[in-house]
Amino acid sequence: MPRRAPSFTIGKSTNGLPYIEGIPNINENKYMKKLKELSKTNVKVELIPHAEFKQKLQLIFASGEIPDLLQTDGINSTEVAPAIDAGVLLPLNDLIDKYAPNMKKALPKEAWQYGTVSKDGVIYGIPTLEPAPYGGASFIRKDWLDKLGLPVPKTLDEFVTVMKAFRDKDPNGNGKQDELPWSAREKFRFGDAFFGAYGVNPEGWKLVNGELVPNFILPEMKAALDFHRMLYAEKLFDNESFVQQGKDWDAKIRGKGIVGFWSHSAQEAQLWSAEVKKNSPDANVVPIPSPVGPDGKGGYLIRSVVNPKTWVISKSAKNPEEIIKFMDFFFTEEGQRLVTYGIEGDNYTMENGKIKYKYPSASDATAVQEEIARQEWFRFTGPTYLSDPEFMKNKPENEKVVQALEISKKEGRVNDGDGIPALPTLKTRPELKFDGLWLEFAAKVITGKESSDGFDKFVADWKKRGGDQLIKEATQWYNQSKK
Ligand SMILES: [Ca+2]
Repeated sequence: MPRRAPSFTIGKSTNGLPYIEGIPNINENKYMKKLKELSKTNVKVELIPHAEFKQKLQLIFASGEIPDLLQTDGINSTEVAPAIDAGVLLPLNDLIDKYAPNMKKALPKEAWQYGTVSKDGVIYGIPTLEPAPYGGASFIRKDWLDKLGLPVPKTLDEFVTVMKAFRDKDPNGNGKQDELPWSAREKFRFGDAFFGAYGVNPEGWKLVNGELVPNFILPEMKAALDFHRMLYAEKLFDNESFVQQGKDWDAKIRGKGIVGFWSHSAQEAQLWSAEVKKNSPDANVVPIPSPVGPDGKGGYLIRSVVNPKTWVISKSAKNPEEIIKFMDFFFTEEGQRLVTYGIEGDNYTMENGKIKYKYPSASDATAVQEEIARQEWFRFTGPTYLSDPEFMKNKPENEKVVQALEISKKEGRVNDGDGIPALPTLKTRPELKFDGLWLEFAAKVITGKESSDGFDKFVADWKKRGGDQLIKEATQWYNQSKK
């Protein structure tokens, strides 16, 4: 006799996705039904509104009525950490060994060592994966380069030459000297291209002589600050960068079309290109390798492969092995096909053994939202569509994304502090973070109010004000989790 499909409950955020939030009953949705059919389960999802996710999790743990499978922001988050200590969540090491062969094969060893996933060697969480660990990209107005007869710059000197030409030679052709050669956002958000050239992206960490230290106190930072100071003085660096928010920055790049070089997410390469073109029809925005510094390297911080969203299983779940098998389904070919391509006959057909997928038209917002929801929300875990070369290759108007991802895969700076938890000292001394004392000092140097000669004094002062203790805590974490 065929046994009944195993049944269990799932608590999952809506992720704020319009398609998911617009479904009257998620358990009757066509993709949900297909997921149940193919995974041979009878799961029941309870949606948690994205906006109240953390509060709802606190209520769930307080009530003791924990869904069998629950999405969280990591086992070390404030909502979940007490539940680990209270012993209400299930250790997963043995279950994963036995019932998740595909997941085990696909996930790198370090994915299981993240503070969001395991504690003292005991795995409590099933991680989800970042769409692209190599996410940052550099963009340039290639039409400006072409107009000025300049090659794509690589070194810092070449960037300076190009940016000076952008400043002086009216590449947007409006007769005004209104071009901003390079623009960034407050706190150097999407603005660490030149720090990357010096290997000191401000938010990163580096292991030096057995100690984990923030990049911003490394000796290379002094030269990086001098370089930025020169860019600022020469007006090659948008002088409003220290104060501008995303929307002001956006308006300069897309709306006015006056920015020559900037950084953003590789996944949005096509979007940037299309948006700039709207107001500047001749624009050609292309992803390029990031500026390389004295060591011949550059780029943005290589991000963690693990996303903070982590699944936990309640100790009172009746069939944990079935839950693990369900999660393993997302690592199978069948599971991947469902979330990337959808339902056969509906979203795709098979022709000569190959998937023929109906890519939604970019102008059909409803269809695009549905595709996003399927590829992001219905993918409980597992490799993302960005790692499916067939999907990416055939996606219309996607060549710039593919290019940007290819470029950023080959560059970038290792962050030895990848996955670092919130350290105790930062709770009482938040000014020790990059956007506190360092940013204050950096802004003074770059805007010419202070000399970079004060760098050593800044480092000594930062250490004295709690930085030494922070390094101690960071090093301790590194030794426990990364060795
Ligand atoms: Ca101009």
